[in-house]
Amino acid sequence: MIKLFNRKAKALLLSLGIALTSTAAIADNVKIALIPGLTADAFYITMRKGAEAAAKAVGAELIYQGAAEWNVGLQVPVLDAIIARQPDAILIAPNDKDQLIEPLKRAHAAGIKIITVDTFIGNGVYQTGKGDADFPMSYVASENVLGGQMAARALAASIGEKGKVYVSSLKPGVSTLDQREQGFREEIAKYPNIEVLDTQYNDQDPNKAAAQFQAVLGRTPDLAGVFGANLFSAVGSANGAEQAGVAGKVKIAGFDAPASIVDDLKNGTLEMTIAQHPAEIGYFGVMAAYAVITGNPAPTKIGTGFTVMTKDNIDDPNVSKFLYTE
Ligand code: T6T
Repeated sequence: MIKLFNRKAKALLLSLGIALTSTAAIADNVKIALIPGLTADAFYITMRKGAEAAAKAVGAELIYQGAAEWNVGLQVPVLDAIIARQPDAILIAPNDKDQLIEPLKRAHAAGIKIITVDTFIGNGVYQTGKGDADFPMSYVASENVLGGQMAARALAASIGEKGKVYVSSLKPGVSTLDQREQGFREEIAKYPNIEVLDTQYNDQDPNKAAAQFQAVLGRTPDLAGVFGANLFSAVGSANGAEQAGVAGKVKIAGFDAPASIVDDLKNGTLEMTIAQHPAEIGYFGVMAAYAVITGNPAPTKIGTGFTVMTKDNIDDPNVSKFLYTE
């Protein structure tokens, strides 16, 4: 049945380059699923809110289901359960860029439109007619290489452009983290007096990130800085610095913005953090899904913004509004 389309939602779609070309483009009973990287993460909780707002605007049903850990072995059964519910589209943050290709092919073969949000499969370039991972319709995410470059510049400035640093990350094969590290390393290579030590992978466990901080500090007493490349890496490294009594001395540039980050910024444990805009990712992910479900074109790549947070700007409501919600 054809129905009137929310004017605000239509204007937003147009600003994104998504044009609903005919009245036949409006559909009832649209079912869209969102599978986060994991459930217990303020980043995805905030993404879900944006997705729900968009689903409400277009009158679609949003199903939200995920695993409690960042683990391919747990995400794939969630995906299979969602496929069995036959949604029109699945938005998913794949836990691994290679290992989710085959499972997602099953969804694609079942006629479900796939959009990846936050993380990608393959190389994240879709609808090219090339490769076996180009079937998703769109990729909606932050510009993660750029985020890594921004963190590198901030960390370099805070350590006087010299000294030893390392990257605290989730695990190899996660597109977002790999890209942030790539951007960080490319940019930091421009500072000849900065040495980058081995990356520490924490499996999305802040306690592990804290323990790794202390272990690296133990063998590198002149450690100057850390790039905590996502929420658990940043928070865990900050905790590690506090436990070791070097908060503010070893500089930490973080990524992501849970509410707890405010204290870390204000007391100097964290120099800065790069807040992503997960609500935008969820919102535009649903809008892109709605467009393709209704036979309309959507961009194959939608990039969302960042807000850099420091102790000097975190009380500004235009900045703090990008703190994630729980
Ligand atoms: O940094 C986000 C997300 O972008 C990344 O893909 C995985 O980690 C987070 O969810 C934060 O925990």
